Amino acid sequence: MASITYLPATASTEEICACLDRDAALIVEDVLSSDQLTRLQAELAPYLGTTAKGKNEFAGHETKRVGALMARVPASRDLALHPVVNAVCSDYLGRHADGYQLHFTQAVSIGPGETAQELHRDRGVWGGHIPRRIETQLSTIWAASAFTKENGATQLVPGSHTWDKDRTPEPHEIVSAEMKPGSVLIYSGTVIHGGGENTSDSNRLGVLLHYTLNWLRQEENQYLSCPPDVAKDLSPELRALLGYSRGGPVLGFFSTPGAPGEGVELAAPEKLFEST
Ligand SMILES: O=C(O)CCC(=O)C(=O)O
Ligand SMILES: [Fe+2]
Repeated sequence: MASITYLPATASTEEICACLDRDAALIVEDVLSSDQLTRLQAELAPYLGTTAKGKNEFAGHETKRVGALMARVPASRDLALHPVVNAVCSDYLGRHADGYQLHFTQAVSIGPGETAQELHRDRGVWGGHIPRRIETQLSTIWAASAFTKENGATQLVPGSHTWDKDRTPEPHEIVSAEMKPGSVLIYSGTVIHGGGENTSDSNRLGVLLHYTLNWLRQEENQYLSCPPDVAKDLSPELRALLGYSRGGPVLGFFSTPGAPGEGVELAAPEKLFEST
């Protein structure tokens, strides 16, 4: 039977990266305090309460998805900036870029009666144009509720990042990423996974925060989900993570739209927030 590794919150970046290299997935346990968890659940509740269920098989007909988390859910900001995750991003994604950025933010509440999501590799969003030797993504799913096999814990195929594209997993190769609230599943863009079937009578709530190389297009357009007028009130670190920063020497510069003689040319994104 396949299995997933559980590491304590004190695990080193090297240990976590070694697990990622071997399995492309692992769980770090008990990372959030109960206060952080309570705030996260409370801030998500009004959005989940007013969001419609998905309308297709992939999004799930009994699943609710809420994005723009950095703008809407302040408690999720510390998760995005979590030092354990960011140290791993820096080393793991740093192999293929000189920086990384937030790629996707979404709370996923899988409701009772939901069927299993199709197993997939998240790197598919770039359409298969990027060679496998470049890992595109580091993803986290924070458990805002318990994750159990019964309530739809993420299904994962450890080690499938090295498989041929067309190999499909046998049932014994698939594990349920069961975890306690406050733990975090970390996995790569190349490992096969998907949301699980929910045969229980309660919701499974996860907060998905994904990171990508600073030279790739983000799946969730962070400049629209968290526009400058909102980003101006965030910390400089979080703004940089959203992409209001340069990737390498020039990627992401801006010039001011406006009348001749006004504004700036070839400015670093940080410049936009200087007077605020
Ligand atoms: O909710 C989950 O457990 C995983 C969802 C997922 O993989 C996706 O929507 O791409
Ligand atoms: Fe996925």
